[in-house]
Amino acid sequence: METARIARILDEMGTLLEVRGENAFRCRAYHNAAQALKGLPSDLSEMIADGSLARVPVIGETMLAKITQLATTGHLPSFEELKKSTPSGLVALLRVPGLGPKKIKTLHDDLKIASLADLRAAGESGKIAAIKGFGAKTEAKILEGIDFLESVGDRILQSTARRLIGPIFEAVRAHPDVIRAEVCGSLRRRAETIGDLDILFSSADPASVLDHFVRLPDVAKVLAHGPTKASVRLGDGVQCDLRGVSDEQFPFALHYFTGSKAHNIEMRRRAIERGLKLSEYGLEGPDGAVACRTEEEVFGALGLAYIPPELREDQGEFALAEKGPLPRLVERSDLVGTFHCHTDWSDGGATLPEMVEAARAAGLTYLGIADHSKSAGYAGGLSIDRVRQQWAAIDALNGKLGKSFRVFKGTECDILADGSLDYPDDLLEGFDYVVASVHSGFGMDRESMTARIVKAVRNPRVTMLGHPTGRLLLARDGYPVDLDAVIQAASESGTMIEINANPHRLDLDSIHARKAHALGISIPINPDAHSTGGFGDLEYGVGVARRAGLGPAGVFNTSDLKSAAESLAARRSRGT
Ligand code: DGT
Ligand code: CA
Ligand code: CA
Ligand code: ZN
Repeated sequence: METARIARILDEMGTLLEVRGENAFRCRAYHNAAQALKGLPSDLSEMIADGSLARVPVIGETMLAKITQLATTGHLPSFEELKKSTPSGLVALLRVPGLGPKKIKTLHDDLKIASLADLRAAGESGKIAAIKGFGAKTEAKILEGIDFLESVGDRILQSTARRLIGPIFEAVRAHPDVIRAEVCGSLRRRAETIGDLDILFSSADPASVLDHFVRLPDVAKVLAHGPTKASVRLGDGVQCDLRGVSDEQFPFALHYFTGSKAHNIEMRRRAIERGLKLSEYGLEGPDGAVACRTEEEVFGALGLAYIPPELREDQGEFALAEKGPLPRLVERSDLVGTFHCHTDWSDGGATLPEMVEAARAAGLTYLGIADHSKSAGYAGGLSIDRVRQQWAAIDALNGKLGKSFRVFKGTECDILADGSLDYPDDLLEGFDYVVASVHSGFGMDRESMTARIVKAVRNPRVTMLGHPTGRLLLARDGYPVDLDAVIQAASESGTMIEINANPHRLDLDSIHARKAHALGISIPINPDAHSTGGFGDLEYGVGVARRAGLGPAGVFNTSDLKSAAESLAARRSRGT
């Protein structure tokens, strides 16, 4: 059995044990082992054979035996029994915001709740409030959580989609009969969340490629399988659509299956206006088919410049493309530094030097460290003394790094309930920059929350606002806030607003980033990295910026080290 599949089983085992109320230590052992398998330095069967798997710290003796059994036989009876005896709806309850394994076990033991439907019925009849330790407030929260889950449906994060599509897409592309292949749909448009995965390829013999595709190891279930298209369910339950066309049809199909639907409808309307008929297979004119080799040529045939996939939402892209080539959008390679990163001084997993190393490996020339401030006790917020110690550590490190790389001293400073900041002014003045973020008091009403954030944004010591809405995609709505008022205040006071690039956040979103940019606000793309791997998330922030129509000049961390340092210094003197 493949390593990825074994890791999935261990993860699922951990989750099943959680909802069964097993002790947390035992559950975590499975999740940790799964995590370790995903990052193995070499082949799993080799590592079992030469004994090196036994030396991976989180893999104990029992775990080693289970992994070995899965790798050699493809079965793990204890897992299969557990899965059979656990109601499948119980695991779904884990996704309800605010509902952890402990509460789920109580709900199951006391009220026999084993599905979302059971949970809703119990909540609506007031039975949850009556359980000891729950109460009316918890019951209301749970009901809200179910509403939220139903509103997001089965969508997944872009990061999950990318991970899932990787091996399948590579397998299709590597197939000897495939000429061109491309990821389509919402993932190509870099939408915030993804419904299903779409892959398009061209071939002289699409049917044989599809036969190959439905037999791939990642495919758990074939939903439909014809000569030109197939739909399958992957191991994780996510659907993937694959379509094959001739190479002549490819540019038209690529455009069609990239969408969005709204964009496609407008394209088709424009074709009709010109006496043409556009479909996923081609462009028909009065004198026969109009051949196009590329998407550029498809747009060109309708009198339009090329529109990048991120802009294809029928949100003004046609008016731009009528006028001529679109301005270049920002790319990952334009980013030369970044702000808002955490280290193990607060809740990050890596040391300061390790983060610097990773930032350099990611092609950056400066790194802003912004650990949590003192009130953020849950996240290891820094006392004033610790801040001063960290400054000394950064000075020492900068001394060693020389001119080619610089660490900026920053803080992710909590915005307190009254809109003031979590450190005194004299300390704030010692930082190179200040990210101000809300991490507490999410329950405020919209008016108070807006006043709170506007006050922070107007504070001359604040360089940039962090994750402005606090949302967690597919998990939690943001706090109520009048974001337009915040953006207006930021533009008046020259405060930046970040695009937080963490794929769970993407906050600002593209719609508000576009508004902020229009008002002249400088926008940094920040990974909010909590480990060395976090820099990879910059790519998701670039996606948001591109969807907002931002070019390199609109993004603050495309400025080179010297101008970034000058700009930060100028902003600091604004406050004195
Ligand atoms: P998703 O999967 O919900 O994240 O969003 P998409 O955009 O990937 O949607 P999907 O997978 O249903 O379809 C892929 C593309 O195919 C879609 O973006 C546009 C095109 N398409 C699908 N259905 C229609 C339709 O009824 N009319 C038009 N014009 N295009 C469609
Ligand atoms: Ca899709
Ligand atoms: Ca689809
Ligand atoms: Zn934060």
